[in-house]
Amino acid sequence: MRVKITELDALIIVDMQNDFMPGGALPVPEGDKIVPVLNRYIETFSSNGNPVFFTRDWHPEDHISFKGYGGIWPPHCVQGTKGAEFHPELKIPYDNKFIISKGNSRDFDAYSGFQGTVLDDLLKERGIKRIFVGGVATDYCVKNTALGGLNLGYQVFILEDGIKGVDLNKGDSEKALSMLLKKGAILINSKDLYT
Ligand code: VGL
Ligand code: ZN
Repeated sequence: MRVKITELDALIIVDMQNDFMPGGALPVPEGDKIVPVLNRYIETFSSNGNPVFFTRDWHPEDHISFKGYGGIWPPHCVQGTKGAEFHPELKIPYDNKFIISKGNSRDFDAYSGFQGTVLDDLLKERGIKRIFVGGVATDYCVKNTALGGLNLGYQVFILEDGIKGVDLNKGDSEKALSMLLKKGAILINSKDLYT
């Protein structure tokens, strides 16, 4: 299905941070492989005048999602550390881009970019009706951000060639995708997107 980008559209890039890349604290296998693909999406939206949102996991060092503090994850994306920085090759536009930090208070975790953030307000202020979601991890934060968007009434497109999953349990990513499609999300490939 060919989809034309209109002024109702925003791109949301989820958690493309060093700690989620190979060699990081909580690596998504091949998470770095989607950087060039995402850069092309970013360039397409940005040069067309569409806003681009970057979510980031942004935890205090004693965050409840960490092992030893009640959670299941090794410490990751600690505020201000190298691991919390975006992948160095990710092309963040100068204009019309927004960084959305989540999971930044000690006692709350957020898998969705909408949870405890102003993402919904920023989208609504700009008249955005359709969101295009890519990044990592398909089975955690991409899934929950897309689901958050669906629940808030956005038309949600998932970037088929711009996501990677963890698959702690085999098939988690596929399950997440089929659940999202059942709820109305649409898979889109960069070759089918035009301005
Ligand atoms: C994530 C695990 C813990 C994610 C964040 O961004 O998918 N996963 N925190
Ligand atoms: Zn986290």
